[in-house]
Amino acid sequence: MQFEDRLTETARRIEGELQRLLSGEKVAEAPVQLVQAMRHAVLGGGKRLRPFLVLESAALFDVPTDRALPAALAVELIHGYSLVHDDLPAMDNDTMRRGRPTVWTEYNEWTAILAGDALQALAFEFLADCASGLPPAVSVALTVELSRASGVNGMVGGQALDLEADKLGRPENPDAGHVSRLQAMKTGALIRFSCEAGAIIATADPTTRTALSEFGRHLGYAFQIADDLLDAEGDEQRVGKALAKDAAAGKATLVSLLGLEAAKAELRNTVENAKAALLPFGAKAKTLVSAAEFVAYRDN
Ligand code: GRG
Repeated sequence: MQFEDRLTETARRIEGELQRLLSGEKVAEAPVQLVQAMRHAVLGGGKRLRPFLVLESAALFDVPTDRALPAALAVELIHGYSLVHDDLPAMDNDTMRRGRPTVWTEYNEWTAILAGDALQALAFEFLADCASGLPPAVSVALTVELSRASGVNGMVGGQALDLEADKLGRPENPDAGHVSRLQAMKTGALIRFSCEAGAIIATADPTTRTALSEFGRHLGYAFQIADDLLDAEGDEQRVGKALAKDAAAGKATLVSLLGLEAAKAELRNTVENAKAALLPFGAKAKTLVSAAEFVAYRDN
C-alpha cells in the first residue's frame, strides 16, 4: 500500500475510535456543551500523524494495532488539547483551524479552556485504565513518558518559552539554538514520544528504544522546519489556517534566522539523519522512512 493511503486508512480508524470514545460512557454524564466542544476539537480533521507514528513504530515489532491503540489515541487527545489552548486569545489568538472555526470562536473562551483540560485528563485516564488491556508496567511507562513529553520540560515548557519570546520579548535576540530547543520541546517532544511508544509497548531493549527515540527527535525537528517553511511559503487553503503570521509578528524562526535556502538545506539534512536512525530496522522501517519524507515535504 502507498504511504499516503496507509496514512489515510489510519486517520479513518483513529477518527472512528475517537468518535466512539467521545460519544461513549466516559462522557455520557458530562455537560453537553463541553462534550460538543471536545468533539469539535478532535473530530473531523487533522492528519493524525502522531497516532500513525505510534502504530507504525509498534508495527516494527509486529505489535497488533489494537494493543498500540490506547497510546495512539492518548497522544492525539493531548495534541487536540494543545491546539485548542494554543488558539485561545491569550496565546496565539487564532480563529481558524483545520479549515473550521477554532473551539473558542465556535463556543467561548471558558468552554475552550475546559475542553482542552478535559481532553488532557481523558488522554491519561485512557492510557492508565486497566481496561486498555496493556500490561500494567507498559501502561505506567507510557503514562510517564507521555507526561514528560507533554509537560513542563516538553510541550508546555516549549509553549511557555515561545510565549515569553512573543509577548515579553525574552530573550531579546533569540538565536537558532534557542529556537530549536524551544521547538524540540513544544512540538518535537510529542512526536518523539509517538515514535518511541512502539518500542515501549513491545518492551524492546534500550538500544532499540533509543534508535526510535532518535528517529523521533530528527523527525520532530524536520516537522518544525517544514512548519516554518509552510508559514513562509505555504497555501492558506491547503493548510487551513492563517499563514505568514511569523514574519508579520517579527517572530524568530529557523527560517527567519537561517534564511529560506539554508532552512531547506537543514531540512534535507535532518531527513537524512532521521532515515539513518532507522537503519537497524532495515526494510521493515520502509513506512517510517516515507513518514520522514512526508513530514518534511508536506503541503499542509
Ligand atoms: C497550549 C500547552 C500548549 C501547547 C501548545 C503544539 C502547540 C503547543 C501549539 C501548536 C502551535 C503550532 C501551530 C505549532 C506548529 C506545529 C504544529 C503542532 C502544527 C499542528 O500539528 P499538525 O500539522 O496538525 O500535526 P493536524 O491538524 O494535522 O493535527
